[in-house]
Amino acid sequence: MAASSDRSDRFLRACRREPVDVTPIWFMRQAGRCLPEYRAVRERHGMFEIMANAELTAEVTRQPVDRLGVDAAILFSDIVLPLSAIGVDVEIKPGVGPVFADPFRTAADLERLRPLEPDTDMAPVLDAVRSLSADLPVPLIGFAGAPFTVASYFVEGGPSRDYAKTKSLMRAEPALWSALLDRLADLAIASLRAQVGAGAAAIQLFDSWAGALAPEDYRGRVMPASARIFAALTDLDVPRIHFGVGTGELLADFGAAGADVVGVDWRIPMDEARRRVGEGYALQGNLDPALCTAPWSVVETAAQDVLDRVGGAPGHVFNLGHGVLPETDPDVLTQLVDFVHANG
Ligand code: 1CP
Repeated sequence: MAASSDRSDRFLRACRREPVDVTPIWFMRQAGRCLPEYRAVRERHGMFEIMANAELTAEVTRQPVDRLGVDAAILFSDIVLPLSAIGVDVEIKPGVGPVFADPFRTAADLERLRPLEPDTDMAPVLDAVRSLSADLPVPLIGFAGAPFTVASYFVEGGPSRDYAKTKSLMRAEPALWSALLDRLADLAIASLRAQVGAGAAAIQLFDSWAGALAPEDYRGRVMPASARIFAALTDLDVPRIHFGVGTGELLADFGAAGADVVGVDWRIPMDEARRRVGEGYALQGNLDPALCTAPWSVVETAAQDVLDRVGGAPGHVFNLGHGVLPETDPDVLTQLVDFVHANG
């Protein structure tokens, strides 16, 4: 492995499948969740209050970089922020997630989705991106929710188990469904382009719940809107990561949608993920986040298994298969970062 990379660029190099000194690692939901210094901020400020304040956003984004030694930062924000920024009434309820006062139901609701003007609608977020990308020792990842996952909250009104209303709208009113996904794709494109313009060095599209879809529905009714987002970012020349949970049957599509890096959850081992995704993409993943609550020997064995299945092939960004669980001991995450750097 080339020794020419270091903490400042090993994440970007791995995304581009270039040689790295050691395997880079970061954690989904590393900002927030398990860190006591995050909880201290949250005791004093609400989620949208943090997102409306560039200093607080920057502080919370930086916390895991300083404490855990990860190789990338992810902007502290939420996938519903662009909707909130254009005036859609959404709250983030503690212990629940995003909740919409008036869920999306009919064609008249499309009128509520005006175009996003990032410079005015998300000025504090972009100020935070500018200051973070100037100051951080590691690259900053910008992100957006993919149209399906954002639509699932907007149509259901909040988190859901079965996505009944969403899937029903998708099949019963295909024209309205594709109009909704198109508007949500436009919001994601505007937000992501602005984040990169302000200094984000990579982007991740979270289609967290796409794994709930039958592959045929994903390909025909969802993937085109996500693919349009990736295509609209090509000229920016930043790595594009595409992540979802339970997407074992969709992994090849997640690459083909236009990503450079495919996120893998813990249900598919990395060697099998490589077979499914094919060559030409980097992979990100895939330690089961639940195992990070077990004694260190369990974490170590599982992390070594992830590394063994990748087998030192270029193009691996170590991560969990989904976000850090709130009950995780942050010291285990620090130990995991050190382990991956020493063994990966
Ligand atoms: O302080 C709190 O209230 C904690 C909960 C919390 C946090 C820390 C929410 C509510 N959002 C966030 C921040 C957040 N959300 C980040 C910050 C950066 C980081 O990763 O550290 C990111 C990337 C998100 C993105 C997000 N929000 C996703 C996609 C990522 C994923 O984990 O799949 C999703 C699905 C959401 C919706 C959401 N927001 C919050 C919750 C609890 C949820 C999930 C609710 C559900 O289960 O449906």
